[in-house]
Amino acid sequence: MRRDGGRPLVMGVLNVTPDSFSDGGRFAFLEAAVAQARRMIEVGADLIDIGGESTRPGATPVEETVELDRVLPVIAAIREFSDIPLSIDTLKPAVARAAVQAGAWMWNDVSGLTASPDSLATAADLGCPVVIMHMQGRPATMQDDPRYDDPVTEVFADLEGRASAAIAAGVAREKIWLDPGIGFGKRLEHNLALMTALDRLAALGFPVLLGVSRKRTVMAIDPTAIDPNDRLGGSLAMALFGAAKGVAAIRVHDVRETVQALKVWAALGER
Ligand code: HH2
Repeated sequence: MRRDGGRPLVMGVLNVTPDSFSDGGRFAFLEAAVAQARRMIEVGADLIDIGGESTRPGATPVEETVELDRVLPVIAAIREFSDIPLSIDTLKPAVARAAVQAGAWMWNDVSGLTASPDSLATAADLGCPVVIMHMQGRPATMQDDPRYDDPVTEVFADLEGRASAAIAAGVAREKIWLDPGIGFGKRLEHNLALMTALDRLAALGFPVLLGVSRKRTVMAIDPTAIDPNDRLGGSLAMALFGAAKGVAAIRVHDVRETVQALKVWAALGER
């Protein structure tokens, strides 16, 4: 699951939500999303994660039809010029199904297939790779008061339980990826403990996806990084730390910088 020099894959983030592109009408929105995908492919993205519903802390859910309207044209447009693997970042089984039918390769579910009673059966039926991420609570309120006695034990046990449930529902074991869900219902100390234990998560035998790019965890360590655009240094530090711990892929906004950092890291590791 890892590539040249043993470095993790880089998954570029393509958020197709109204706040992610300046509004200039439907076509301009689609054009901007596709242009961003092209740039990410040019600078070395291995996969692209497309999301039509924000899952940031405090984000409110969107209707299924709205989400479909946002993501399907983008998938179709990218498929016209590139065969790069696409993942669909959604909580909704119907959106995952339509996206896979339109050409997406992977379902990235930040609820770990718990958001809908149909999630497990849909994942089994689609037969595509699926990311099971850990989240305590739901995006609207998850950062209000997250609590754990032992975050590493609890999060890993939850992920193993979700993986077992998926396998019992008919998802092939080799299609399952795990993600500790950095920032999803977690305080700084929880996130740091999980980062430190990533090698133990990887040792469970599933590819691990890590999403740390521009997250508030960086601001919790560097309080001057209020603007997400000012969190590149911290994001790269966490990406390299994750690489050293054996993660299979890293979900990032800054594709060029992350690919470069990982290439240099891998070259140094070969000496
Ligand atoms: N983080 C975000 C969204 N999706 N998926 C996985 N598997 N892992 C993550 O860590 C993850 C994710 C949130 O990141 P961001 O892109 O900043 O916000 P959003 O996509 O909700 O707008």
